[in-house]
Amino acid sequence: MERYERIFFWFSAAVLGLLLCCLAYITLFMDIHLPGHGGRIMPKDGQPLATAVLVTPPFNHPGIHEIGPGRYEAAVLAMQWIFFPRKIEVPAGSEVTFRVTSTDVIHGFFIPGTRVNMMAVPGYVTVETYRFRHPGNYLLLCHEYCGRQHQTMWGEVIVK
Ligand SMILES: [Cu+2]
Repeated sequence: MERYERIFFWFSAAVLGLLLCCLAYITLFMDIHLPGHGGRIMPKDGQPLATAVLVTPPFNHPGIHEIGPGRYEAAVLAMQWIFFPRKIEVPAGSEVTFRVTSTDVIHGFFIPGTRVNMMAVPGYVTVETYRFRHPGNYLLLCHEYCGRQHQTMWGEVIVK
C-alpha cells in the first residue's frame, strides 16, 4: 500500500470510529433516541382523517392525565396553527409521556432545552417520554413549516 493510501485509510477509519463513539455516547449517556411510534389512526370509510383523530382515544380528550405517582401522559393535538392543549402543567420531577398527532398537515413538536424533538404526522401517533427535573416555563414550538401562520404555533410546559 502506498503511504498516502495508508494515511487515507487510517484517517477514514478514525473518523468512522469517532462518529460511532459519539453515537454510542448520545444514545447510552444522554438518552437521545428516535421518538417511539404509538400506532396509527385509520379513518373508517369516507370519514375525514381529522374526524377520525378527534374521536380516537386519547385524542378525544386531549390534555394531561396522571397515570401514576409522578408520571403523566399528555395527549396533544397539533393542528393549523395551534397545539391543543396549549399549556401543560406538571410538578417538577415529573415524567411526562407525550402522545402527539396531527389532524391536518405535518407539524413539529420541539421543546428547546430538552431532548423532546419530534414530528406530529397526520394519523400517526408519536411518543416521547421526558422527565422535567427543573422548575420553569418550557417553550413548545412547531419547528416544521406548516403554513401561513406557522410562526404563531407554540405552547408551554409549565413545571412547578
Ligand atoms: Cu408549524
